[in-house]
Amino acid sequence: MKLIAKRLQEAKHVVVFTGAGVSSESGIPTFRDALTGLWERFDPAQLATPEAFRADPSLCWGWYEWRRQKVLQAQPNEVHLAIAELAKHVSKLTVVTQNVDDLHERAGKGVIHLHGSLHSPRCIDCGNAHEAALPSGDLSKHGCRLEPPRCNSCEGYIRPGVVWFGEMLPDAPWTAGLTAADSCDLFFLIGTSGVVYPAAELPLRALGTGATVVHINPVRFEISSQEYFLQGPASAMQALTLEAFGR
Ligand code: BV8
Ligand code: ZN
Repeated sequence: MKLIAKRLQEAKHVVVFTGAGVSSESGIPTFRDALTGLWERFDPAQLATPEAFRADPSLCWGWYEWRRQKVLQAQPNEVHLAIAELAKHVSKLTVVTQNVDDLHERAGKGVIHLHGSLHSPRCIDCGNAHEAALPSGDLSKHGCRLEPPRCNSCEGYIRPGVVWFGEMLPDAPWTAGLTAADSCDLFFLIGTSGVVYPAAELPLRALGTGATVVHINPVRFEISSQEYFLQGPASAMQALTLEAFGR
């Protein structure tokens, strides 16, 4: 911990790369937490696909609206706040997230969203952005089927503004993520199972350019023998920030 705190004090460009584990401390289930209710028979990776939406738009849209409601009801947690605090102490901080919630932003730090956002639904046909008002009532009872809204200009279905499996990542965020990984000297990998590509390439890119990679996860697994592994919850980031900057 002391060594890493020292690296944090000396770093010129820090990248923090986050996954669902960071939002789990705000009560948002991680991507691979078992689904319940209506969706319990699905693996999330099956539902997060264009095929699932085409096959059953209401089942898919209902899942995303349930997730969007949970995010709106959640608050950024100590980890989001500690990461935002870091920006005041290091010369350059880039936060790249795989998460589709806005908890980093609400903690006060702009982020690069590799996999899009629950808050940017758009028309599946013409791409028009859509302001979707959340349905009233508690969507979290055993899940819900919700007919997706229709596009105001072409009547096409509105889809979630996320990147589904089998879809390309949007160019600009992906390029920005690669540039950050290639130009940083300290890279934190926090709360991700590291199985989804190409996002999972980022820490390896950082290692390749000689950066120090610090991996924080309660479950022990290595992405490389050269990483520093801190076994524990994402809240270790607070202790590190405190150790390095006394706040
Ligand atoms: C692509 C948005 C090029 C949606 C997500 C066949 C055809 C096409 C592509 C593929 C294919 N086979 C494989 C691929 C590649 C595929 C892929 O990687 N599949 C995996 C499953 C093998 N990737 C893609 O399809 C990508 N596109 O490759 O395009 C292409 C195109 C066409 C044809 C060929 C190639 C697009 C991937 C984007 C998918 N969208 N999200 C949505 O959210 O609904 S990804 C989804 O999983 C999540 O959003 C998240 O981003 C991602 C990873 O999840 P994690 O964040 O890691 O969360 P997870 O639950 O897994 O783990 C949580 C971790 O937290 C755990 O380690 C746990 O221990 C830890 N934890 C728990 N508590 C805490 C904690 N950590 C800290 N503190 C705690 N308290
Ligand atoms: Zn449209």
